[in-house]
Amino acid sequence: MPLSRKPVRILGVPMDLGASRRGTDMGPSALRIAGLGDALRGLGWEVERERDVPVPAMETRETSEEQLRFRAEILDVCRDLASAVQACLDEGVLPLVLGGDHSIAMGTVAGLVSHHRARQEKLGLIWFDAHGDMNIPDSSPSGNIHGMPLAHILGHGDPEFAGLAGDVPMILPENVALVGIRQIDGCEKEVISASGVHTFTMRDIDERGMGAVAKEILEVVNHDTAGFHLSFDVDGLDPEDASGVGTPVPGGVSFREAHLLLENCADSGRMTSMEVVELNPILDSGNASAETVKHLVLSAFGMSIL
Ligand SMILES: [Mn+2]
Repeated sequence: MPLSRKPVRILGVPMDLGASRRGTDMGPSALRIAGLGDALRGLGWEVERERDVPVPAMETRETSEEQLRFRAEILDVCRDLASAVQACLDEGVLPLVLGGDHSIAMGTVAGLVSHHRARQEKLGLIWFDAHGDMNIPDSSPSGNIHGMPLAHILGHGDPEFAGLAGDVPMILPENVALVGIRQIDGCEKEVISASGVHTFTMRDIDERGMGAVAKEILEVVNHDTAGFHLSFDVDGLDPEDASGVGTPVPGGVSFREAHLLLENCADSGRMTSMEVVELNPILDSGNASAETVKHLVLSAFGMSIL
């Protein structure tokens, strides 16, 4: 089944408040300069005029929250983003969110879930990442909120983040596929094992191949759901293929393996929305990582070789 041809609304969220390395606030610009919108139009998608969710620059703020740095600012951005994303779905438009650090996912997912809950529907979630992103404020070594979004989506941690969509959890762990992981913080291991999410580590991909793994991922996120959201952290890719990330971890998903996963996502016709996060142009060379990511997004939106 091909992807439904809804109009696409690109939402930029220029935020780096959730990370300690600066620069992910320029991620939306890098993808725009790489020509993402026009490339999607070239594939036949109707792409609206792009919009941004406003984000305060770090230099204009101070934070006294050591366990959740810039908590108030990130909560505000996530609430605004949730409204913008929910409006897309309510209007029959497919949201493509450009981050920004990964803390924005709490807002994106809250907006999606709010739309589907009103229709008694559940949502699946593919979390493509080198990391688990399942720290909670008490366990986080850094207080950086971009290490915590999946924990909050699953109902743990700070009640205001976890409650962004009203009821908790936003998504049931059995409908979550965490893929590409290879660097997990000490106390995060137990949290992930106990959480009930489906994990697809680099070892799984090495041993079984991305083709088989992609099929299992799609079974997880499509089981009894209205579709799935793809939260794509660029650091899930191997740093040799995408060096423009703040937290590179060697031994990641290759360019071809990522294409195969995203082509399978497109073929399923069940992707409700996508976000790209953690692209850091300061650490990139000549916008090459943004170009790479653009091609991967095109695969998720149905580009095929033949
Ligand atoms: Mn992440």
